[in-house]
Amino acid sequence: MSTMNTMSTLDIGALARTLDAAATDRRAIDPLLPEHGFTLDEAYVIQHASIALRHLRGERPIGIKLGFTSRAKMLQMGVDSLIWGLLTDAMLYEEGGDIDLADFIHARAEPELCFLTRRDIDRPLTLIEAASYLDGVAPAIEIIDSRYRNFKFGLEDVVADNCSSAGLVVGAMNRLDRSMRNCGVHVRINGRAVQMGSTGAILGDPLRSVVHASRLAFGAGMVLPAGSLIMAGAATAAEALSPGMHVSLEIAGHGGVEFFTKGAQ
Ligand code: OOG
Ligand code: MG
Repeated sequence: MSTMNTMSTLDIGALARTLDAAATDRRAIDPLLPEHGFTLDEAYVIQHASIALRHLRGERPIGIKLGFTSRAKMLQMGVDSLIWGLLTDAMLYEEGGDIDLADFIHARAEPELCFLTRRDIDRPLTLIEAASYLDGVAPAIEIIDSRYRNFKFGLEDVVADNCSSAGLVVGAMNRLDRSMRNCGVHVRINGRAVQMGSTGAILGDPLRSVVHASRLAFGAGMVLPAGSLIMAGAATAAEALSPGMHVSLEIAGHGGVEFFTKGAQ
């Protein structure tokens, strides 16, 4: 245990293991920043180290997600910078299936669009180029599950925690021949509309998330291989989940996606 963090080197590996253990044990922890004091760049190093632990256990990378691409999310969480995290195959849940909330600490669901890439993305793309790097777009629900108590964190802590990534449910992929810029978004729980918005809430145009993803991956020295998923970020605030829910998302012109929650939380 260090008492002189400013003078000692930051133990990236230990912080990555703490976050990984909180996720696998489904046990909330206190934010790490106050005690350990790290920069935003170091937070991304912790994030990558914690995902490396998942890869060591056999999980495969499947793409990346963006966070805080809408004002609704920034306001809900009190963080106002765009962030990104890494997705693995263990986070994929079957569309229309059951999700056991015992796998999470305090899961929330939020409406997104998910892109599927067609070519390797190995450099920053412009908005005009972005579409030609994609194979399709699907409505998707992200399940976030902060490892921090009460879902309370600042920018560095949420980045270290892989941006609360925990699950995703992706609907059928559509071709990119339809407008994405102002489509109605409806999240329903047990048939009742609980969140409504527009895809335009995501960076004014969700395709911009691909531009940001290309810049961020390039900046991190990472190539996003063809066949990767890019989660654009939520269009509305997230909804807390509890057992016995039917959660559905409808995005006008893009179709829908749904799942059922079970288990004790
Ligand atoms: C952080 C993740 C934000 C989004 O879509 O904006 C995010 C959180 O809200 O816990 O995934
Ligand atoms: Mg999200």
